[in-house]
Amino acid sequence: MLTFKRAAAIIILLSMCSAVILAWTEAKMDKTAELADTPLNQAPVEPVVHREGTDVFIEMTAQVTNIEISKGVTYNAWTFNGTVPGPVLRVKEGDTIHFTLRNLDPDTPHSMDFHAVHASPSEKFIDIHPGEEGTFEYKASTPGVFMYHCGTKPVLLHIANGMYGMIIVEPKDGYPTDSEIDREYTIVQSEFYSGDVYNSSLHEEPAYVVFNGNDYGLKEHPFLAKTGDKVRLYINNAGPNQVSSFHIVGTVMDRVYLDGNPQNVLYGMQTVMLPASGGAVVEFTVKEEGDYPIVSHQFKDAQKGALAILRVTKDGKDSRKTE
Ligand SMILES: [Cu+2]
Repeated sequence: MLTFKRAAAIIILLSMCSAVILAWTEAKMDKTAELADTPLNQAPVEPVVHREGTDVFIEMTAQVTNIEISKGVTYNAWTFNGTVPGPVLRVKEGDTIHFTLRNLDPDTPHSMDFHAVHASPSEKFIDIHPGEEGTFEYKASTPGVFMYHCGTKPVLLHIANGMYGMIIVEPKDGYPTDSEIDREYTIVQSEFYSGDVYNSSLHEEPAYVVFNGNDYGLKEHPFLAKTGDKVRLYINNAGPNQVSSFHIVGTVMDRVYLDGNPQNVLYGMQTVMLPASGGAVVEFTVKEEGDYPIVSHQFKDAQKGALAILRVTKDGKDSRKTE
């Protein structure tokens, strides 16, 4: 028979169990809510590039990854391969590109628009849906420094969120100045917007204008050269909205190849204007030791982050600390 004492013990035990179950369920619900609130942050995936003769096979990902655009400022970016800008690609004039895009973003279609190729956009720059992949083929028949970007609608939002990068198509006979170049670097200028990114990129000024994805990297870790070096920069302005007035303080550009085409040569330039998507190869000589700021001469943009340092020393090594 169930005694009063035993019944009381069972009731106490049951109520303890239900309290435990309730606590466990609440904890689980809290965790689920927390996961739902945590933006997706996919680890960067290395691009795969390999060459067979003049066929270049490139595999890239579209993915959502946190990046630090300013010290302590994280942007939940839409990216190629988990970095902004995406990886710098290099092919040669005359190559055939076999390009595969894997879309790891579970929510949004993405695509790839290479400015370096002649291809039907409605066939070869098409949306790849979440979890899917697509492979496309095109010739790189024009040498230069080109932008690539996601072309999925609204393009403004996909570029503003970080989906762009640089592809260099090396001229088949090189640049006439190749043998003079001691060092080369790449710079991609771009913008970041705050709040509702679509509306702010549509109507407002950018919160940050940056070189190579953030406002601090190229100040803390300057490009290096030694006195007398001839330096070549491959530059591109990803926008999406600003023009770049590209300038190097303390030198004059010996040569500029607009859009990186060896036939588009200019001499003795102080500033190169890069329209949104535009590129160039710029070459200059550094004759004296010191820190040479590289800026967009639209100084409100330099103030917002579009500033790098080229540190010139006797031996080309970084012998000083950055402020
Ligand atoms: Cu996209």
